[in-house]
Amino acid sequence: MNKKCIGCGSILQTDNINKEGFVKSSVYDKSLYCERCFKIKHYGEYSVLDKKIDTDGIVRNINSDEYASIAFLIDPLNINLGLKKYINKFRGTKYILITKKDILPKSLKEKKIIDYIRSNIFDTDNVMCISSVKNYNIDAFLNKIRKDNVRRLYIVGFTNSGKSTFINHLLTSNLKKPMITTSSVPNTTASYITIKLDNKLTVVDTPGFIDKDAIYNFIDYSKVVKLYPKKEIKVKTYQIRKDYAIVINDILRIENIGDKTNSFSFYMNDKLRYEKVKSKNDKLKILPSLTFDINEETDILINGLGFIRITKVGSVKINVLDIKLVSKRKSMI
Ligand SMILES: Nc1nc2c(ncn2[C@@H]2O[C@H](COP(=O)(O)OP(=O)(O)OP(=O)(O)O)[C@@H](O)[C@H]2O)c(=O)[nH]1
Ligand SMILES: [Mg+2]
Repeated sequence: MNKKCIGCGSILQTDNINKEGFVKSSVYDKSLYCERCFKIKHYGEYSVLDKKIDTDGIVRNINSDEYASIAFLIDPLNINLGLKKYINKFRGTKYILITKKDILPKSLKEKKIIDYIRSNIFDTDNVMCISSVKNYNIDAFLNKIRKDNVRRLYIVGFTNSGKSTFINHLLTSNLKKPMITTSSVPNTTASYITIKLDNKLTVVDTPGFIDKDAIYNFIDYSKVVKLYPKKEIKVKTYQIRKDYAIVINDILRIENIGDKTNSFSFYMNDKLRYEKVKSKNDKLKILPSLTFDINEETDILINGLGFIRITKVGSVKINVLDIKLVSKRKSMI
């Protein structure tokens, strides 16, 4: 039987260094991990797997398993209407887990998130906020699926939503070794990783879906790892007068082009560089732009980065690396 990397699920091979699962032939026999996983684990080196993830193939596989239940993991800074289509592809019982609760500011209440998901994305009682890092709500979730007699739980969702970290946490709580490779660049898990947690429950890690309109497609991977918040976000709120703008790193410029002062609150990494500039300052004006009329409390989402809450009626102009990154929703808060 082919030997698999226990970190990413790839079949180990010694032929092609640029393909998934590569290990040097001299170490093949004793290797548990492929070279990429070994480097991520030991040196934090970020190399990105060059593999197209076949979303429909994953869905087909899982849907053909009559014992399949699904935990669909969602990054709390990336809750967008596009998720609906993906969740609905799966047949089995579905649990929706909003991950990384620990990075959310206290002002973003769990109930608001759950209500938003239920009203706009997928209506079920099985929605929970969790944190694998802070061990929040994980036992409650496990109790629920055991009560529901779940036998095989597939952990699915977009890349970086925290699937492998979640399974590692389950392993640790079951006194097993947390062996799956995790990282903040996309495409970390390459194939299925099946883990029998105990006699009753098997969990399966899966490769994350890739969103072609997310920021990691428009920015160098060495920079991607610095964009995402690691700790609880301290929301930055600015009162922005007409003809003023906020510029964030070399990614985003948002300008108040309405008549009145407006309030912009940034639910994204507060360690990025935020700069207030006047309209005539040309910073990032070279980037593609779009404008939004704001008629009610609105969140402007920057896919993969977070969102900006705008509280007053008015208009804003956004310059951004690519306009496909931007969408809006009625404010979640
Ligand atoms: N703060 C915080 N970070 C988390 C949590 N769970 C995961 N992360 C981080 O999110 C990033 C992605 O985690 P992974 O577990 O590799 O995500 P994944 O969904 O398995 O990604 P793919 O394998 O690419 O599909 C890593 O940097 C993790 O450390 C959490 O509960 N809190
Ligand atoms: Mg993973």
